[in-house]
Amino acid sequence: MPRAWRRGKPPISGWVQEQTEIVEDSLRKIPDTERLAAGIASLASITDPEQPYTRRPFTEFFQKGRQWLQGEMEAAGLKVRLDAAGNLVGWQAGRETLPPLMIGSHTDTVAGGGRFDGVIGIIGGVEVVRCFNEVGINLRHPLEGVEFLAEEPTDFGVSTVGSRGMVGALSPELLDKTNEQRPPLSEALTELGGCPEKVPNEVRQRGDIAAYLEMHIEQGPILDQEGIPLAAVTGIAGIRRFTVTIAGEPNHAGTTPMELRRDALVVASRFVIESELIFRSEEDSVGTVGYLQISPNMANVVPGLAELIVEMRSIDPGIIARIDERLRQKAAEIAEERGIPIRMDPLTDASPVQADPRLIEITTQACRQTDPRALVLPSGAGHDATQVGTIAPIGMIFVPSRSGISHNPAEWTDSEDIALGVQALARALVLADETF
Ligand code: HGY
Ligand code: MN
Ligand code: MN
Repeated sequence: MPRAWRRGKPPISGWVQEQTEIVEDSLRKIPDTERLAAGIASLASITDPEQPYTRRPFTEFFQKGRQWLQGEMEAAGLKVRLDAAGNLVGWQAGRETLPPLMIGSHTDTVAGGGRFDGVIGIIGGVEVVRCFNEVGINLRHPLEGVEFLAEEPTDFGVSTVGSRGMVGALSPELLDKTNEQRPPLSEALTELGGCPEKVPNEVRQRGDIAAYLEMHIEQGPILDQEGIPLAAVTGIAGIRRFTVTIAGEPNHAGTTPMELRRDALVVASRFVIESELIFRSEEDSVGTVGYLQISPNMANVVPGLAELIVEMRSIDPGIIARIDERLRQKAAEIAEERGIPIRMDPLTDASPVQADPRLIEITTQACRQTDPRALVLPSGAGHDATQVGTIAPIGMIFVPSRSGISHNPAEWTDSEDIALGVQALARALVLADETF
């Protein structure tokens, strides 16, 4: 994690101090830690058996996980539906007719992912609703609990599919994305029960969501290193991704002299190494080439085609723009030197998002009432909150990731820490209910 991302200012003013006192006794009883841990274990058991813990979106494992989650949402008192963008949306009325307070996250995983990324946000959110109903906390605002479709990069290259859809950022071009193994994203969405044609009709506008809160694992090392269980989040790094296509020429590996080869993999390798040098030379940012396909991918054929996905992330849009420019320049240099074209096509571009100042204050207060040592941090990982943040005030709460490991089956967060995150989320909702 780059230096300047580590800590924001902890902004606490007097006005949020007293609001939770009335319900403090009830809040202290939230959550039922055993029920919470059992829920997380149940969802973890619904996985691709070949590769725990994997629920890739649009697969049977993902759908089974959702069925289980729908049961939990209903048991918590939520009325559940699937929206046009494929989000599982639960609703509970409030005391007043107001736009809802929304809580959410995702249950899809990367291939070989962990048990907590996304999962604790939605299971924790459902636990809060259930506890509110059990202890008799009835908010002014309706509550909406959302399991967003496909937060992680899909096989179509698009991530945060459902949250994009909800805010009007799932363009026809994105819905048309395909790859060799799969029909377009729009078809996959239809099969799942969504309705691509109706996505524009259901787009939420500014004002439709009073405030959005998401609890998530940090996925980085800071809370674990500091031995502190909670953080309020100041903002979320932007992520820009490109597909990079390098078209060389397949040829016989035994007969083609070295100087006559047009080896796409060699050029791709140069691009990867040079990109890393650029990423390392920039502060407050990270970058990765995490996807590479070559063809024909045979031991005795000079690779003819390479396709990569490169991404760059920063909380500062200017840094993303600069890295983008430097990568393009470097790609042009390598292409020129090797006489093989390198094409960079924009794939997705999620701008950095700042948490709403009131929600930073609310989540900081909620976390500190739960544990006075709570930190205030930015997020290097992307979230559904990034998309929701384009139309609504957002805030997030982090709990620790052991050794900062995530997107890995070894991902771990202690149940006690998740329980603190849920309690902080409950407090934040009560504060937000008074504020928005
Ligand atoms: O890629 C991300 O940052 C997130 O984990 N989906
Ligand atoms: Mn993830
Ligand atoms: Mn996540």
